[in-house]
Amino acid sequence: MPKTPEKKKKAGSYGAEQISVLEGLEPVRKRPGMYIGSTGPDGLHHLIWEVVDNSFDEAMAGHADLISITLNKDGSVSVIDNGRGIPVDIHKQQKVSALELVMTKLHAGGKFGEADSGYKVSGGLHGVGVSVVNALSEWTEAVVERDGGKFMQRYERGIPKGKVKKIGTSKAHGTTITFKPDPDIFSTIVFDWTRIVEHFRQQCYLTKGINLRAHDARKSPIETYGFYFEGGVASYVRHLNHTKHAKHPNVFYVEKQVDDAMVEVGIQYTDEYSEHLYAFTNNIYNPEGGSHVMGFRSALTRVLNTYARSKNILKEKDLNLTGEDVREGMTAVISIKIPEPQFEGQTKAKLGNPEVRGIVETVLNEALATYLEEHPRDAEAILGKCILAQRARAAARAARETVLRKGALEGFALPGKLADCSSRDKDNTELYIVEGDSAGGSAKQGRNREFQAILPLRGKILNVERARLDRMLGNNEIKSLIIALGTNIAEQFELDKLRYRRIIIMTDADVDGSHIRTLLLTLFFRYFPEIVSNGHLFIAQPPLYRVAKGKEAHYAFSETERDEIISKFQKTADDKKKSKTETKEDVVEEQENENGDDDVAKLKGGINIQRYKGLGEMNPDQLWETTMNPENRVMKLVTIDDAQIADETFDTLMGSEVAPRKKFIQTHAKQANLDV
Ligand code: 0RA
Repeated sequence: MPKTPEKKKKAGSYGAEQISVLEGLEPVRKRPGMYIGSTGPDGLHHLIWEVVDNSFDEAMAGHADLISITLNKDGSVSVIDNGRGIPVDIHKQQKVSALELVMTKLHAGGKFGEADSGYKVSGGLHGVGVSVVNALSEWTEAVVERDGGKFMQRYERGIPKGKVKKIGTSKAHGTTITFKPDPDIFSTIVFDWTRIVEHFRQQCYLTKGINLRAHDARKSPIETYGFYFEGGVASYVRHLNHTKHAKHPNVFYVEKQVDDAMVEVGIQYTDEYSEHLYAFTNNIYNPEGGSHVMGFRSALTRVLNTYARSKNILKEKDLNLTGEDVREGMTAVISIKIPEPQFEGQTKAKLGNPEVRGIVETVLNEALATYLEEHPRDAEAILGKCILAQRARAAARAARETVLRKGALEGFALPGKLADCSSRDKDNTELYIVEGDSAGGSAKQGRNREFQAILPLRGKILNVERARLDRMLGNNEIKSLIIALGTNIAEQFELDKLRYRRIIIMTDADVDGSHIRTLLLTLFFRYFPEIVSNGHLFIAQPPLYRVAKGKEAHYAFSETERDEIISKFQKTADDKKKSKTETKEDVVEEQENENGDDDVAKLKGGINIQRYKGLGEMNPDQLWETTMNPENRVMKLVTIDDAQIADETFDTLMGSEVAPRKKFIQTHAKQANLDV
């Protein structure tokens, strides 16, 4: 959205004269994408943001505190504010009402760079103006209350239908814009309520004291959301942390005006390892940060170190806390409002203005130091967290240096519990990772020791999601696995050193087994992705049932397969007897009645069904025959996608966010078994 720089004006009062006129709306209808990004759902919603931005500007300039948005039944949207109202007096040169200019001319409206017009910290910076919305609407109606009167003008596809009319008197002031998106322009004109509510929730956190209501009048009864956040970004930080465990009760908060710039910062630490930092300029999110984030970072590191030294939390011999140390587990929101932001990149991802760095740094230096002095318990919790991070990082470094030093893991003897194979032909050998010692025993006896190696893992291996490399390497199960693989890990990883052609995960077909499988998949996905992407990782598929009659036995890998085998047995029995017996349904039902939770069921006609709950229940021969013998076995090749899905499942189940976990458990409650 190109914007022409405009002359600064000395205006005291603000009327039609201050509105500079650029051009008509034809280009907007010709190339809508240039102005609102797209004509899909994003562009459609942009219309609302655009109109509401103008109301937010009024609020930020201190003239409005109430905004209401209504999705009307007829597909139109009404945006109402109690600001000053768009001026309606007649522009001397243009000889039309200022309202008409604002609504029908591109860039009309003296909102940009007006250092002393009352729009000092105006947003409106992403605003291409309400005229663009007008151009792209089937119809628009603007109603203005100001100067004791109520005025209105209607437009169709951006063209005024008559002049601005006075339709009554009013003691109030404010603007109401109602528009119906043009179906000739947009691929869809249906608004997404959830998206709208979430957008405004965020905008309201960034504009404290504003009272915003959103109504969905397409529904009956009408659905309404109200947002009012007195705490500004402090409320935002609290909201971001509400699913996490906060380390201290009081959110740090500062709001300060320095020259033309308004700085607002909120900080609270949680017990997480990652950093959550959200930076905004004039309510626009800057995912890549910029000068405000740089100022924030240097102040944070400096103030925390100074405080820790002064309170002897960091002793003379101790190293300073690094930027990483002080940001671990931190949730922070930085919101700045400046008259002329310069962004880098088309999407305003990064703030450029160099002067902002010093401003944010100065504001935070002072306010954070004061906060720490005034909240010693919070300070203690924060510094405790930072020092823990520092120590863990030092330990991780030491672990890397000793354990990962070139060759360190290679020099280790193969773990004692690994039953290695005799062949050293890397193109044919296999490593079975088996859950538990009893299954490990069966596998060791059943395998072909020429080319199959068995590594039993005891219990649940470490939760790799939360663990750092140093702790992982301290875990014996994982160390054994890495040594058995032969590849080393992290910077020292070498795929060529892999000691086996196939790595096969063999776990029980129950919930625990699937959990361990998920853990292992996560470990491979995070630390050995090349093993996965090069097609070396497999999941063994042990049978779930053994169905036998007399000397004949078959294995079933699913319930359907089991029932098919039963039917076959019965059919041959029927054929022999030449008489009719039970139907398949009868058989299965009977099995369930008789069987309950037991492992063995005997059906009429001498059919035996054994259900395998664990690998350990199979004797070595059966395990070989069904699961390990390359001639018969079925294995699943693990792809990076599978591993990633496991990883995400894992995050949801193990990460510390409570809400997503609850949701996952609720939505998947019926599938107790994780299918990964
Ligand atoms: C131009 C000048 C003035 C206010 C506005 C536009 C204005 C635009 C919109 C759009 C939605 N709500 C709005 N509220 C105000 C300044 C008017 C003055 O100085 O009185």
